[in-house]
Amino acid sequence: MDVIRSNQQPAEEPMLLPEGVKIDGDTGEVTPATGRYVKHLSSLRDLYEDTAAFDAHLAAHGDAVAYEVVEYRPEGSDICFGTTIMMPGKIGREYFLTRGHFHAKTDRGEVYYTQSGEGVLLLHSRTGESRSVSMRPGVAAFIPPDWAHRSVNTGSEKLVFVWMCTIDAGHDYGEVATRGMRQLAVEQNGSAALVANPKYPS
Ligand code: M6P
Ligand code: ZN
Repeated sequence: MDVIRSNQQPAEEPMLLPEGVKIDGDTGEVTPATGRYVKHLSSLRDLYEDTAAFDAHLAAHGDAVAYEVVEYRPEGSDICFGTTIMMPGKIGREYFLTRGHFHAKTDRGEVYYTQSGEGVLLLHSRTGESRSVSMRPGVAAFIPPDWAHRSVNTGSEKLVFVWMCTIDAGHDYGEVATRGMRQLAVEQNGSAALVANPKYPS
């Protein structure tokens, strides 16, 4: 006969507790944060169209931080958020950018809510459509599932935005790293413009 003992019940997950998280819209600091990382320019070389301009920029200005990501990712939660802080600058005609990615889980979207600075969010679908959303304070950009997305700082100050997504969305960098984005954000006659990426495979 089976003996049922109450101390053999599976342990319950600890209950998640509510918390107020302070986000500084100018610096992008998140308090408390659960993690952070920085991306230096040198790790982004292959993303820019003009590698000669890239090498000249690094030789002249050194390997500066291009952007930083600060996270609030509570263990056991289904959602997470954080900030991205992008420095201003250009490589040749192309403004500083993030790597860009699809989500590993193709049914997961994301929201970017710009706090300060100005930029543009470049997006493309797997079926050939391109879109962009202006990033300026007060604008929340809706990123639907299975759209590649890359942020570009087109201003002269830091671009700071809050991102929010499901914790299991994941990053799929492969296709954007290989093919690039369909559009580039470049300076043209003193202002930001979007142009077709001449290297994007047709
Ligand atoms: C946003 C979020 C992060 C992402 C970051 C940088 O903050 O989408 O998940 O990591 O941008 O973008 P990437 O990872 O493409 O360099
Ligand atoms: Zn994303």
